[in-house]
Amino acid sequence: MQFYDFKEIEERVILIGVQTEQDEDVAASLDELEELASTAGAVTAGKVIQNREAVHPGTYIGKGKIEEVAALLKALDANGVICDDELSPAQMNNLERELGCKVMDRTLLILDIFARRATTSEGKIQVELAQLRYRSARLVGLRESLSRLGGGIGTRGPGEKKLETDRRLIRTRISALKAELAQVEKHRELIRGKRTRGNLKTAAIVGYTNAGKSTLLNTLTGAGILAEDKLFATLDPTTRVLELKDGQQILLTDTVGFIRKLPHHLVEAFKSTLEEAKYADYIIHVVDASNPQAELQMHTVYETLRELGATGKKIITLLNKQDRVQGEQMRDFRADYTVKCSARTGEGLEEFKEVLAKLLAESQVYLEELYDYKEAGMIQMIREYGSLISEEYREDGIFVKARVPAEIFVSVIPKARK
Ligand SMILES: Nc1nc2c(ncn2[C@@H]2O[C@H](COP(=O)(O)OP(=O)(O)OP(=O)(O)O)[C@@H](O)[C@H]2O)c(=O)[nH]1
Ligand SMILES: [Mg+2]
Repeated sequence: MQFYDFKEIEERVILIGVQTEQDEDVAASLDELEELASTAGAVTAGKVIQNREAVHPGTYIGKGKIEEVAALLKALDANGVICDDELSPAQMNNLERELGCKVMDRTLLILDIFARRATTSEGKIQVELAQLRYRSARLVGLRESLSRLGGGIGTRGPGEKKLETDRRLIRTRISALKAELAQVEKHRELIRGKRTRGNLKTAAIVGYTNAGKSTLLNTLTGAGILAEDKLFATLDPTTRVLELKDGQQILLTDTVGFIRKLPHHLVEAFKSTLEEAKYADYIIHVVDASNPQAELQMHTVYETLRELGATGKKIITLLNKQDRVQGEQMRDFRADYTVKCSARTGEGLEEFKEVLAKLLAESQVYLEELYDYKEAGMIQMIREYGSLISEEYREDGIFVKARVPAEIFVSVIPKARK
């Protein structure tokens, strides 16, 4: 009797990395690649690191290493390889031919994970756009590689029923997607504009993937966002109001996580999402302080922020997951404020809110004034643009304590004082 298994064929892969610099931690990078692979549904059967001056321009790794990998594929019963860097079209074709198995790279993997995670129309358009741009340069090799298993990593995506392999069709689709995206972006700008008019300050929650950004927003505001022990659980930004003391409010936006070697095409396609950080007044940088790679992750985050042009803002770094940290503490010299916390247990979050309140207060002017009853309109304005701390109805008028943005200060000074 024969059993048929209709499940997708299990992808068993060998991960390949190239060590070019002494201090580069390729082993750790491959560990992360393994996590990415498992998120995408592939099982890591083995890992290979080659020490080279530079990546081999034609085949990524050298000839001897290719033979080693080919033998490993057999020995470990693996059916694919994933390289830790983005392969050029030529490298992909050549490796594919030499190894005779499915060849993937870090970028394809990340794109695949994004493709599964995208839920909103904006997210889906962005992912499809990034995938098509990546594929259009690699039609030949990819077609071979992806058809080998008839599915799996690299073949999933929001847009297609079947893998698009015609260059001309891809170009047409890319233009259509770009036009759609432009529409969505316009909408986002509109929303952004509304927020600024409401005069609330905004803070973007950024950080390495899985650092605890969504958990933070959930704990602070009950936002109800999916927070998972998975890479790239969040793709679409969510914004919530956080109430602080004295009626102060701030808008917090949870965003897509960063990762080292974030694919160029993704950054391009996800620009409007990633730019939340660029348009925010403050940056809240969440670090998984319990991760052995925390320092490097922090560095990656700052590099990415720089690429996005999100610089020159006050930064609050949260050294998160303190419930799992023992002993030696790390520091972030680039932050204006650093707070140790646990988004899960709530530890340290009061202190964090104090810092936010302080930052907001800095950008506002404190006033204590007596308004004539006829000047209730000014108090309305304070309510709208600033934060009203208290109002007291007296015989001679309304006594108000408040904080207002410097820009409107002159407009809300009572007549009696002018
Ligand atoms: N122990 C501990 N775990 C935490 C803490 N904060 C978050 N986590 C866990 O870390 C994992 C990732 O949390 P998320 O909030 O999804 O992380 P994220 O930064 O939004 O990740 P992406 O959206 O994937 O970029 C989840 O399993 C959380 O429960 C914390 O303070 N302590
Ligand atoms: Mg998240």
